[in-house]
Amino acid sequence: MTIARRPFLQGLAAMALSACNVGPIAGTSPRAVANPAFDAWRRSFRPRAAAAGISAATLDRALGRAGYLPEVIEKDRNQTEFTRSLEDYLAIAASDERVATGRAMLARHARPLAAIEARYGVEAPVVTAIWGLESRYGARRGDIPVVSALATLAFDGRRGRFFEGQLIAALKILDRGDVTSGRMTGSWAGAMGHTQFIPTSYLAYAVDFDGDGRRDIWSEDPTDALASTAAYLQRSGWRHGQPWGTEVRLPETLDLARTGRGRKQEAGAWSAQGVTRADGRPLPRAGATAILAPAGRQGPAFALFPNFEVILRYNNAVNYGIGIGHLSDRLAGGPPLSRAFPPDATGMTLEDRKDLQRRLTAAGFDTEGSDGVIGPKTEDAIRAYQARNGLPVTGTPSPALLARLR
Ligand SMILES: [Ca+2]
Repeated sequence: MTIARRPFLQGLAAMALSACNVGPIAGTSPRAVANPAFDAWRRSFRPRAAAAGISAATLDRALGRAGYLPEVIEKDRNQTEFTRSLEDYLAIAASDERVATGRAMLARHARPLAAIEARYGVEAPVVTAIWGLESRYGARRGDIPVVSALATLAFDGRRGRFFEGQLIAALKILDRGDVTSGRMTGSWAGAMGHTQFIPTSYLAYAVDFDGDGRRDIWSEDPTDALASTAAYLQRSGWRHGQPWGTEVRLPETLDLARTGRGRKQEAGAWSAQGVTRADGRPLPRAGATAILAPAGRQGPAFALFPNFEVILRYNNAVNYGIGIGHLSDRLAGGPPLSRAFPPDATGMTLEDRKDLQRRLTAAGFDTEGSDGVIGPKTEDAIRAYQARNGLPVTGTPSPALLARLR
């Protein structure tokens, strides 16, 4: 969703990615603690919510029982601003596991997904890819009480206006009876259900696709959530039958200064300059086309079509857009990227980093997986290995370290 609608998702996704999960935080629900200042804020907020049309019954039931959640403030304060490289992002977003699970989910939910595609014109693999990145296909929908989380953030005030607006939207949802406050759970920032809608997006786009009278994005059955996501993309301008983008091969003669998201040309103009699909076939003619080479000439490059911009309406981050696009291609049976990324700043390739993780783990320094993405657990394992072996303790991967482990 757009930055304006969902300003924290990018940070959320980055945070979750750092723990090798794309989706809301997991674990135990945060505990509410007594806070007289919060109680006073809640009393002062009540007339504003009533003026926005929220019923007294909902205010009694939901707002009256909302608690102050200090852990939510902690999450808000600790949002990391750094963004992962596209290589790391794709290693997690389109991991073998996420591709395999997604293909199984496509098969298991084939009937509702086909009906959703017929109604909204958004291809099943695209909807499924969003489901996969937002909540690991429903496995991590978030278990934090949304009214308490949003009330805590609105009270805290760092982005009080935004969160108060989301809180009022959440109370409107309860007022309409789509869900009870007990079942209205989500991420610490109020993103809810299988595809992590914030309350204002829910009010604008959620649909009751299974026809039971409730727009239920929280239930085990993902049908309403997936249809709501397709409705969001449709209303954002999705073009059925058109690709989001494609990996391309760039000729040596192409001036990279002429690439970038803002420099769009018709596919024919790029073809005339020698740009082809990665497999050598001509570029599809899908309208205004940008070429992006995020890792320069040595890494994979992409042609991005108008549907790519629609994905960014869901979450305005280029890595997210390419992640969704590439994962959807993989779910539809497509191959991995044809071109590897060049070695990183430490001089290591993704395969080197996976090998390093496997060898550290085998040597008794557990990196908890070997996805090739260097996160806190791998850094801890490197530090422990270095300390045990009398090396300078840096926690940084290097070709020399890998050579030593080999
Ligand atoms: Ca329903």
